[in-house]
Amino acid sequence: MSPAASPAAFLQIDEQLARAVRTGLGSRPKMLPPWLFYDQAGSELFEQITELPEYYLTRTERAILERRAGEMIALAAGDGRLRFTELGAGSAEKTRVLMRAALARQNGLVFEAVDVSATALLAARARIEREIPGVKVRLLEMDYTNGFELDACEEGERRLVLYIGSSIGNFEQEEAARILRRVRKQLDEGDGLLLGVDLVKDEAALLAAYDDAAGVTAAFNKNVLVRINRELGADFDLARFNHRAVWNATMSRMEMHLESCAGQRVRFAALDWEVEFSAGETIHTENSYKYRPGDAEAMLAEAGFACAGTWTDQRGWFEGCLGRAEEQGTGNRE
Ligand code: AVI
Repeated sequence: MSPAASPAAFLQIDEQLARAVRTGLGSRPKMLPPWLFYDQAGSELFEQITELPEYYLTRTERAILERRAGEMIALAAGDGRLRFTELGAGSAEKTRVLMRAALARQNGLVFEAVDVSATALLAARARIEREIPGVKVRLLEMDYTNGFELDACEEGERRLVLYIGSSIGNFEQEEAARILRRVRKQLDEGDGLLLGVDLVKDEAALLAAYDDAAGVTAAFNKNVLVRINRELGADFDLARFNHRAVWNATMSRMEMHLESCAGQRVRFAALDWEVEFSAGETIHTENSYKYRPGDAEAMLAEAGFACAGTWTDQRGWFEGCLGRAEEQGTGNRE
């Protein structure tokens, strides 16, 4: 078939996505990177997940912030003014609690929202500026996992980086450490990093959170296949893959997989490629690491932060840890 006649010719291929799919589905076991979840439909499904009764993470972290925001902000600010920078800001829903606490101490607040999704950023800015007078939102549309540079703060201002929602848990240990070191490089001594991490808890609660009764998490997981069908002209039949959530105690992580119900072959027109699946074979789509008390402090220390405070909820299900940037050595770590 000539390129002009090929269905693939009508697709504007995202090379990064094509590479990720080829590498991930060409490997054993098969896997796909979790950033593929977050197209517009996936970002909307994730927002729905955060409101599910089983998905305790968002609700628990918000409750910690509501009770302890004043203390967190006072510790982070010292006798200065704060500027917020949120990594993976999304809708920045929980961040408003911290904004209000900061505005109780200072006039005006600059909020730098970092996210890959321009749609999410624009919606967050419109809502925040409408609802919280005094906040000036700056949008930084970028993938912070590839490194980033921030403008210097103004005289008398301290930066507080917010890395909440246990987003760090979606990265392998080495990658997580690299992200935190990159954040530290952008900060001055005395600036802060508030890290939110999900803690290990009973298996039933974890499994329910990643396999909810309404099937929203299943739709979120399968949306990866919808996206690949659309963007690479693939022919995944969604009815022939099942959502699986698994607690891997050895690795201390929740895993999401898509399990093939039968032996089948999937074609990727844009790649002129086919992949075989055997019955029961899975595509590993996400890890969500769960931590133990003390882990967040250790990760922060390794990246050059001293722990200034740790907060948890009554059940000990989620933890927020504030790191203060320490004087930087002369090492040349990334
Ligand atoms: C964004 N991230 C912290 C979520 C998590 O819990 O790992 C993504 C998610 N995956 C399934 N449900 C929510």
